[in-house]
Amino acid sequence: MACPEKIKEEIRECLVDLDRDCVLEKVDDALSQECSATELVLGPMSEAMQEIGRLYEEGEYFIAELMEAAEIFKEAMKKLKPLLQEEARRRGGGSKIRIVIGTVKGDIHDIGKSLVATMLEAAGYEVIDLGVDVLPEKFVEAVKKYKPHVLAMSALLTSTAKHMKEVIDLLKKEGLRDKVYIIVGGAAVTPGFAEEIGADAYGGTAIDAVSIVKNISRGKSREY
Ligand code: B1M
Repeated sequence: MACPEKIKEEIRECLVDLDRDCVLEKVDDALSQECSATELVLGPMSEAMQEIGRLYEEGEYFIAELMEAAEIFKEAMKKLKPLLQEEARRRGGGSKIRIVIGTVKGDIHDIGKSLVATMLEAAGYEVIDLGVDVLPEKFVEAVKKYKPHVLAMSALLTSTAKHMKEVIDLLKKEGLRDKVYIIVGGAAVTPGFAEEIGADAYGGTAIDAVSIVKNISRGKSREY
C-alpha cells in the first residue's frame, strides 16, 4: 500500500502551522499507514520547511517561527531517525568509505546536514560530523587528520556558499585536493555552482548524497 497523499498533506499543513502535537500525531498515523520515514522526511516535512522559508521571505513569519519549525522538525526526527537509519541500512551501500561532513562558515543551519550524516552513517559509512559554522581551515585540518575519502559540505545561505570554494582552494594550496572527493549540497547550492567551484558532485537530497557515495566505490568520478 502506498503512503496516502492525505496524511502527507496533513503533516505538511501541521508543520507549516507550527502545530507540534498535530505533527507528532500525524507522523504516528502515517507510520501506521505504511508510509516510510524517508518519504515523510524528504517529502511533506521538507516541503513544509520550504513553505515556512517562503512565509518568512514574505514577512508573514519571523525568526521565532523558523526556530519553532526547526524544534518541531527535530522533535519528529527523534521518532523518525531510527526508522530512517533502518531504511537506509536496508537500501545498503556500506564499504570502508570515510566521510567528513559539515555546514560551512557563517551558517548554522544543521537539519539538512544532520539528515545527510544520519543517512550516510546508516548506509554503513564512517561519518565524522564537524557540526555547523565550520571554518575552511577546520575542514582542511579534518582532511589532514582523518584522511577521508569524501568531504561533504552543506550551505543554506547564498552568502555562505562561497566558503565552499575557499575550502577547495585551500585544499589545492595544501596539495590535498585530489586526495578527497568533494560533494556539496544544501538549499543555496545548485549543480551549476558545484561545477563552477570545482566540486566533484552535487547532492540535491540526503538520498542523492548516499547514491553519490555508493557510486564512488563503483568508480564514478564526477556527478552534477
Ligand atoms: Co534560515 N534561511 N536563516 N533559519 N532557514 C533559509 C535557508 C532561507 C532560504 C529562508 C528564506 O528566506 N526563504 C534563508 C536563506 C536565503 C538565502 O540565503 N538565499 C534563510 C535565512 C535568510 C536565515 C537568516 C539569515 C535569517 C536572519 O537571521 N535574518 C539566519 C541565518 C543564520 C545563520 O546560519 N547564520 C537563519 C536562521 C535560521 C534558524 C536558526 C532560525 C533556522 C535553522 C535552525 C537549525 O537548522 N537548527 C532556520 C530555518 C529553519 C530555515 C528554513 C526555513 C528551513 C531549513 C531546513 O531546516 N530545511 C530555510 C528555508 C529553506 O530552506 N527553503 C531557511 C529542512 C532540511 C531537511 O532541508 O537543509 O535544505 P535542507 O536539506 C535538504 C537538502 O538541501 C539536502 O538534503 C536535505 C534533504 O534531503 N542537503 C544536502 C543539505 N545539505 C546537503 C549536503 C549534501 C547533499 C544534500 O552533500 C554534502
